[in-house]
Formats: sequence, C-alpha cells, structure tokens
Amino acid sequence: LLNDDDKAVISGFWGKASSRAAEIGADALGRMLVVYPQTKTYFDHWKDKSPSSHNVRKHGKKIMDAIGDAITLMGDLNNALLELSQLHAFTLRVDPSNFKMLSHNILVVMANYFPDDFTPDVHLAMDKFLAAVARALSERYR
Ligand code: ZNH
Repeated sequence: LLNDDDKAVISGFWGKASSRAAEIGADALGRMLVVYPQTKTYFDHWKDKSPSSHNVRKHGKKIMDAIGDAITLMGDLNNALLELSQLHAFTLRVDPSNFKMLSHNILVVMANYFPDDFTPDVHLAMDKFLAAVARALSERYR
C-alpha cells in the first residue's frame, strides 16, 4: 500500500513530469505494442498501430490523463478507477495481466525522459503506484 512518503514522492515527481504527460503516454503505449506484441490484439480496430501513429499518440494521452487524475485521487484509487475498471473488464475485456506490461513501459519512458529526477526512490514509489492502479483497474473483474 502507498504510505505518505510514497504519495509525496509521486506528487513531487508528477509535478515535473505532468507537463509531458501526452508524450509519456504515447511513447509508453507505443513501446508496449512493440515489446509485448500480444497486446496489439486489443487494438485490431486501429488501422495503424505503429508507435508514431495518430491512434497511439491520441490514446497514449488519454491513458496518461487518466493516470494524472488517479494521482490526484491517490487516497481512493478503487473509487477513482471504478468506471474504468468496469470498462476494461466487461466492454474491452482486457486481460488484467496486461496492466503490468503498460506499467513497465511507463516506468521505462519516465526514466528516459527524466534521468536525473527518476531516482531509485521515485522508481520505487511510481512502481508501487502503478501496481495500485493496476489493482484498482482489476477490481471489477471479480
Ligand atoms: Zn485502457 C481505453 C485508461 C491499460 C486497452 N483506457 C481506455 C481509456 C482510458 C484507459 C482512460 C478511454 C476510456 C474512454 O474512452 O472512456 N488503460 C487505461 C489505464 C491503463 C490502461 C489508466 C493502465 C494503467 N488499456 C490498458 C491496457 C490495455 C488497454 C494494458 C490493453 C493491452 N484501453 C484499452 C482499449 C481501449 C482502452 C482497447 C479502447 C481504445 C479505443 O477506444 O479504441
């Protein structure tokens, strides 16, 4: 679970990183589709799934905006992500194991963009936070 130190570290890092949220989301999603090609099956309705495609850029921003909202609602992630959990479970039918793959790529991209700020402490707190997001998104699957 996220303690007060984690929350402070996450908010602090996001204060800097949020200005590049759209890019981070787009690059993380684009990478996920390349590094874990099995994730592409969920996006078969997109004509172009390459990292630089319009679809990937646009959807990456959407995902990262949702992450940004979740950061402001860190104290109550299950509630904050209830609707999105419902959507992924019942409408999109995304296997929850995929959340880990996106989280991993978000961390890689954050580390790339902010090599100085992405200290081991930030890494640890962000990893915990993204795991908590994945847990909250998986809530409705049960
Ligand atoms: Zn997801 C969608 C978020 C993960 C798949 N997403 C979505 C959206 C959002 C999100 C916000 C939109 C919604 C509306 O529109 O309403 N996601 C998210 C997050 C995460 C995720 C936050 C984590 C972290 N997803 C994911 C994964 C996958 C997915 C991992 C797979 C692999 N999503 C998806 C899809 C969709 C979505 C398919 C739909 C798209 C379209 O529309 O086209």
